[in-house]
Amino acid sequence: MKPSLRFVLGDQLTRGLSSLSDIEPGDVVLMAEVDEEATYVRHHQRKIAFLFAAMRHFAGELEAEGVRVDYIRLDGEDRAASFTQSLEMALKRHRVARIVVTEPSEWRVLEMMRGWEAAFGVPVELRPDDRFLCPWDEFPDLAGEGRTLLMETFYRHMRERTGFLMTADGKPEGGRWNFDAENRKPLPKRIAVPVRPVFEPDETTQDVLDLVAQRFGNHFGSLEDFDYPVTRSDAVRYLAWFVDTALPDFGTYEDAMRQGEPLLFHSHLSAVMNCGLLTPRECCEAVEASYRKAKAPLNAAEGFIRQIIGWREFIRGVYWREMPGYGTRNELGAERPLPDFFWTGETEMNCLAQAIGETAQHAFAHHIQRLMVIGNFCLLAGLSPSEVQEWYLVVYHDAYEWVEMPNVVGMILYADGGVFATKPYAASGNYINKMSDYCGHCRYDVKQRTGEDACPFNYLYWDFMARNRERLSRNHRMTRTISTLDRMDERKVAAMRRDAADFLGGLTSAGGY
Ligand code: FAD
Ligand code: DLZ
Ligand code: SF4
Repeated sequence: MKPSLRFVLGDQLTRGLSSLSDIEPGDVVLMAEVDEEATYVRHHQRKIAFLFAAMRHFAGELEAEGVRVDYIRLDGEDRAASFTQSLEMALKRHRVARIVVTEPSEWRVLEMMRGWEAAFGVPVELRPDDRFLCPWDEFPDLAGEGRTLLMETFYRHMRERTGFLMTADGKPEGGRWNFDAENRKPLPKRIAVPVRPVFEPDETTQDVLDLVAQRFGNHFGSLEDFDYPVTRSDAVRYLAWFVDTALPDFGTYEDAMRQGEPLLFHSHLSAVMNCGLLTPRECCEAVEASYRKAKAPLNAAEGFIRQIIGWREFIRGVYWREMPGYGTRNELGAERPLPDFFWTGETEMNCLAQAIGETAQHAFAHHIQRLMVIGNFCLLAGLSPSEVQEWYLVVYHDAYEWVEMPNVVGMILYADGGVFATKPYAASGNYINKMSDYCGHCRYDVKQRTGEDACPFNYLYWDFMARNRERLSRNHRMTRTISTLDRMDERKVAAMRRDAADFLGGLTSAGGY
């Protein structure tokens, strides 16, 4: 039988991937570093380096196993501009009976793949991506078909389906599905934050860092002190470190923020999971085992597992349910261009300067920074959903459209009109002050609502409510906020709206990085 060509994408670096499961001697695995993927948006330098390093190591491990790998390098003699071109090149080198691929994580690439059979005259076998725990076509049944999809409903089905944190008689461990109420504590002053293991770049990673510096050195962000795990074995070691060290406090301080601490007790597992070095199932298994051995409390284990089998799977389901077209939704008619400080970090708003500065340095910010600082600002300031989406896709090394888009369009901007968020996640400076120490280092006063020194989140919050009053007053979950607005002294509202207009009018936007 003629061999198969198995095309493995950069976010499919899993040995048990469906397209590799029945690999035979003589088959060829194709992997390609391509310009189009690195530049269709100008990804953060660290993100490209992370992914290329992980790809090269994965290819090396397959070769060490005796698998034939055709690896197209961006700095090689034979270069490919796109996935399609790399396939065309590979098909000239190898006579194959079929092309085997695992379904891609993005609509854009699925469209590309759908054209390959006709373009090359070779059968293309598209296999499901069973690293996800919920096949995307089963998602609507599990999430319900009501007007608003509910993560909590979906999550309970997923607990039952996977058996994670379930008792022998089919009940949720601890008698409750959700321990979120215990997971909203600000950080005590004296608590020590765990020190992360460092993964020094080896020769392969150093080559990639040099390549990225040379080819993409003008993209956003820094490559300095690159120390992320880029191999399967380092990722496994890193997961063990997280479970032993940070997990016990993960739940309690999940919503906290602290100046100069980009990670706190978060797992920092999203990037290794999204590119395939670890599977979501094995991460949940490690966390559950720690709980069963009484090393991690239930609020931590449940909180973590909910993020993975709940939020992560749910977000992916929303993406495939709503695509194509989801990215163009703009329910609130937000049109303001992205301010320049998103690229420079130069703003006097300390919380934003910290979160954006850490993003530039690490290609990472934790969830509450993404949601309640940066995301909240994007919502209140009425920034254009397409510009915000592009920014989030560029700057985080865990960002792929399937996960970035619903988080931006649905979770932070309410641009989909409530596919899964029951109301916009809007907050004033008070929330940021309660959950962080940022305000103590800020030139603005979080207690003031108007005037030169007032925290911009405060007047932007009320300006957002006033600007969208009509739309929001139809949402019963906004009734209290809208009636507070209606009861406010008109002069006070007018002053806040003037301050908001001055502030927003003073933002500069040169049009991207
Ligand atoms: P932890 O806090 O340790 O959480 C554990 C895991 O839960 C994460 O690794 C992640 O896999 C999963 N998870 C938690 N929340 C979500 C969520 N809302 N959606 C999907 N998975 C979730 N995550 C990405 O992986 N890629 C993105 O491009 C991305 N973009 C985001 C954009 C916005 C506007 C927001 C609000 C969130 C976004 N997230 C994204 C979700 C979340 O912020 C990151 O997964 C998390 O910060 C990664 O850090 P961690 O691994 O330390 O997470
Ligand atoms: C994000 C990314 C980048 C920057 N470069 C590549 C690449 O050169 N080759 C590759 O196979 N994948 C890359 N990726 C990840 C892809 O964009 C990702 O696999 C698809 O978006 C999935 O649909
Ligand atoms: Fe952010 Fe306002 Fe606090 Fe400054 S005062 S850090 S702008 S919330």
